[in-house]
Amino acid sequence: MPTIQACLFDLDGVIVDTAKYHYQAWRKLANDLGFDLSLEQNELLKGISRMESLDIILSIGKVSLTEEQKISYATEKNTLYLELCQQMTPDDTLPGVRPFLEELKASSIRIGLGSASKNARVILERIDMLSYFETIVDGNRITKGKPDPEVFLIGANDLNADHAQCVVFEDAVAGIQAAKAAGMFAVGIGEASVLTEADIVVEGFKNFSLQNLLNAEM
Ligand code: B16
Ligand code: MG
Repeated sequence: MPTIQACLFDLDGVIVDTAKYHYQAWRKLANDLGFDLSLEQNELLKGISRMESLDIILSIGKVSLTEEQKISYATEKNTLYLELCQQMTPDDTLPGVRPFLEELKASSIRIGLGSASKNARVILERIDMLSYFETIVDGNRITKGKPDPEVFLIGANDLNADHAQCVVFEDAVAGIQAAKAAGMFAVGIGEASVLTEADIVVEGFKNFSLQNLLNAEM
């Protein structure tokens, strides 16, 4: 991969830590249905769409609901999630993200978002990051969730970038699989023991620069 044309970023767990709010809202739903949701179980929901997450939670609690009930619970969860997200400010942007995006901009590398979340725009607005993204591919635009590559393929297409010259930043196993299925370079944000299919894994953007990325690709 000689040059990088575009970088595609997942949102939750990469740009901002919304996982804690998703967890609080899903846990309340589980509690209302008479069971608890552990932090470990919450890990299974990262990068997974809202309705798929609900199905996983219901199978954990061995609860079955009608389609109508599911929609109503998912809507209730999302209302609480958005209420919790109102506490977020630009300071909640994960460390090092802003300087890294500034570096990409200065190097004319195009920037896109590839998230399963239907709330991506609202969240980016809250943390004052919307203007960095030339395209936003979110849960409202995709028909197939990660690990399907659709989200990143649409992003590359929007940015007119070759797949092989795109880099994806992801914190979820399903997201890394989506990036690799799209033929892109995958940077895992988190732990190497979890994100085993990533090309490289870093803790976060705090001590990570464009030069580090270029070195890793060679
Ligand atoms: P929403 P990402 C994902 O975002 C989250 O990781 C996942 O936990 C969540 O269920 C999903 O978005 C849907 O979110 O309910 O806001 O539409 O990591 O792909 O940016
Ligand atoms: Mg994520």
